[in-house]
Amino acid sequence: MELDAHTTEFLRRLEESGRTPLHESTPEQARARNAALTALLGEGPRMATVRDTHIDVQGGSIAVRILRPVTDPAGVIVYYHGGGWVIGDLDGFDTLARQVAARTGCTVVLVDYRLAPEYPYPIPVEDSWAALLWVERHRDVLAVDRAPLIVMGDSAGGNLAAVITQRARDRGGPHINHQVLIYPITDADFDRASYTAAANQLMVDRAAMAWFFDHYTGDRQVRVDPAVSPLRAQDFSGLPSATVLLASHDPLHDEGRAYAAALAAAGVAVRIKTADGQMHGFFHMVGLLPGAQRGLAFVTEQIAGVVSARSAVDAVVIGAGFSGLYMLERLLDLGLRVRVVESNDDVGGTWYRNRYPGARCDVESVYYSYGFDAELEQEWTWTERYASQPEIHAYLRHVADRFALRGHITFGTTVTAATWDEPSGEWIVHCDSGEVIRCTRLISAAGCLSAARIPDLPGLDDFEGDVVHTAAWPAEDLALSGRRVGVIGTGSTGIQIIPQLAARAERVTVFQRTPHFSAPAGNRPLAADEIARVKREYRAIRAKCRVNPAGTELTKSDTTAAALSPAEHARLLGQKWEAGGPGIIAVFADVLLDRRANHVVASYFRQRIAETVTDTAVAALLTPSGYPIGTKRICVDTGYYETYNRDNVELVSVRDTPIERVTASAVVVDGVDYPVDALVFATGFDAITGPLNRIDIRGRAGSALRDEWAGGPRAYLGVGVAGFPNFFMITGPGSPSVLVNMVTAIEHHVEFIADIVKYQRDKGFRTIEPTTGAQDAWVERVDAAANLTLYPQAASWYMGANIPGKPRTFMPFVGGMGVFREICDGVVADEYRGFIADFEQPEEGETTDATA
Ligand code: N01
Repeated sequence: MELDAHTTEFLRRLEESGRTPLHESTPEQARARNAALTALLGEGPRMATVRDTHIDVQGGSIAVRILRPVTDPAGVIVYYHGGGWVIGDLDGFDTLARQVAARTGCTVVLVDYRLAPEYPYPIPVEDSWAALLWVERHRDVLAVDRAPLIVMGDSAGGNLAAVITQRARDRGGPHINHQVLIYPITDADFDRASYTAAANQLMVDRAAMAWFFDHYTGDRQVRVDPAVSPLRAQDFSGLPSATVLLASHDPLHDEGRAYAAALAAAGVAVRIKTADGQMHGFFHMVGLLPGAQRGLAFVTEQIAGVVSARSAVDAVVIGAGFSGLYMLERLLDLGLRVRVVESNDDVGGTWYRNRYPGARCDVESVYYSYGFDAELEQEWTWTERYASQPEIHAYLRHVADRFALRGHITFGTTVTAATWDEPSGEWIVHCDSGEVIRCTRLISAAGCLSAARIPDLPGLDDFEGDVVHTAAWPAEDLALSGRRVGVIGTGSTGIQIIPQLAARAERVTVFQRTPHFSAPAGNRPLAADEIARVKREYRAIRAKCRVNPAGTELTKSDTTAAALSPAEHARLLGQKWEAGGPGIIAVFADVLLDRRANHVVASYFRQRIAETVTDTAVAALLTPSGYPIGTKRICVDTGYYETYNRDNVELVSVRDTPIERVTASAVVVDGVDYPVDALVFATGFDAITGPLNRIDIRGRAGSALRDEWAGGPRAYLGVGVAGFPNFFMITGPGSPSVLVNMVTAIEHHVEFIADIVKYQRDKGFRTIEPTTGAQDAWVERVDAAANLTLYPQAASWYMGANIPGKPRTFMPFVGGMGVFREICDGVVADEYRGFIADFEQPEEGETTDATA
């Protein structure tokens, strides 16, 4: 692995500035140079309070800096800075300490132990120990009464952290919950391979290390004492769990690895990572070297895992799909303590569960991906125009790892209920695991299409074969070879899976209630030059996605069908059909507004079906009628209609004669038995409101969201509900959500929520929620906008029509992404017009970001 390009550039500039090697400098010169570096590090995140104080140590006093995060501290981290025991001070590590505090929600106590050569070994060790004892004695003042205690340090500070941790074990306390060692000095052996490797002689080289040791302790006998070389300890058992972060280009790499191995061999839980392409010292250069941010993310994720055992947090996010992951990242950035609760055992949400054969997105991959991080979009390369489920899932896994999010997620756990507790101003969240979590904010990232539904068919329980919903596809796949498979449902999912099943199963019987309109997907591999173009222009592309109606780069036609001749209609439709994808529905400006324009497009589709399907009776059954095209979501396919030309595929219409019942081995329609070995339900979802109604959410005065929504969902901007304080939904009812590129919609809502949370915190508002008036007006507007279109004319899942008993109301906002964003921006500009907030009293004596 090459040295990181940013580091190379940093070192080049350092060389240019004509620096003297460390080992040819005096300690004073080295310290002065270090102060100059500190000036480049920038400011860290805002803290609730920053306080310097002095503590007594043997023969004098030392300073400690207490950095308290903006949330109630979840733990306390005693941080020993690096600098070879010779250099380093509080200011030099202030930025890093703030980052650690913000990302972990822990108070950080930075220790200014006295430095060698003026104060050689054992003084730094004794000062460090005194600081630890001071923290333990002052837990109440630090507001970390029973919170976890973590020791952390880098380089010589890592050495001190390791030494102190061993001493705490040997002396029976204080009880340390976790140790974090960043490229620690663990041994005075200068001859390990990583010490002598030429590639590692960078900012800190072998000569510099010898110089540090000479100042710390000239006595070679002392150097092998475990209090100087903790790797030489006889016993590593009984030490707290450890996080070890090393750098690939570091003389100290091998001894750090050896220390981690010694801990692990003694049964200590160790998470170790080597930061590729990084040099010794990279970690504290946050703001200067991007690698430091990644190292920080890894370390803080581990710490968050240690402190998350506590049950009270600032926010619970339900779901770890596209929306939950980004919400988590934004809230962590704000310094909040967050728990994400996810039913599945991995991230991905919809893109984890819908792993049926042929599952693929119908929005182009370069749009259907996060735009919030310019580096992320450069490092990830999509392989196809439309990404497959495995690729999208891999992408989301990458995002979770890259931003170190997993440590904040509780997997395999479902939120069953959440109740607003007025006296404490908290949500009490109940999980199916029995755990109860208290939090000040509850955020649903439960998705729009996650409540899968299997219709209540008589006799289904008697069926002896496999029963599978496409949104709960077995991880080990479904055995298909040599089997007769029945498929119920011919929406987007059915249309994707049926050709795949037909290719693998002996026989496929499709039970179709409503034929859908489907256009060819036109999927293909992405060429290298296309990828290069996209990567070059990604920022501009994302900017367009944010304001265009569909949340992609593509704009709608501004020509109505009426303005064009039939020949023009045919030409444009032919072009769109050949190009592939759902964009054909926007071929004219008025397809979803004008019946005649709609008819032109629908007729074109019908003609293409008639041309493709050889059996005219089957073609007739597959031809949609009775609802305008596009009012049920347009489908895209790869060889769907052609599949009905195969001998092993049979189409059974259940429109006029619904499925009578299921027997042990067959589906019965109109008195005829259709034998099947497996039944695949592609029967869709209780969309948009279903995922929320499955949870018993109770707001003020115990009112249930389900009851509030009994006549149809009522929400303001799809994000909040009157009477449900500090409750937010990502892409809830009344937002563009499923009508646009979901990822654009998600990013917008996540950012809106993060901003409102920040606003609330900055203003000291205890609660915030929509007013009933603003909510009523918005619901009316969503309804009125839908009624201007043809959408309400279909019995679609947008209308709730697929769920027996569900109120019929058009749930998404039809105005498009750009218009919705403008409306939301206006709400923010008017200081959150339509929201009502409630003050909280600041704690007495609390100061803001005061450095005393
Ligand atoms: O679900 P659906 P889906 N007897 O509700 C039928 C997204 N998505 O999973 O139309 C017989 O559309 C039902 O019939 P009918 C996309 O947003 C995207 O396919 O109600 N049939 C219908 O045919 C999509 O719109 C992608 O009369 C019964 C089918 O089941 C959304 O997810 C891929 C029945 C359900 O179709 C949902 O799509 C997949 C019964 N009792 C999904 N009950 C892409 O990105 C229901 N049906 C490409």
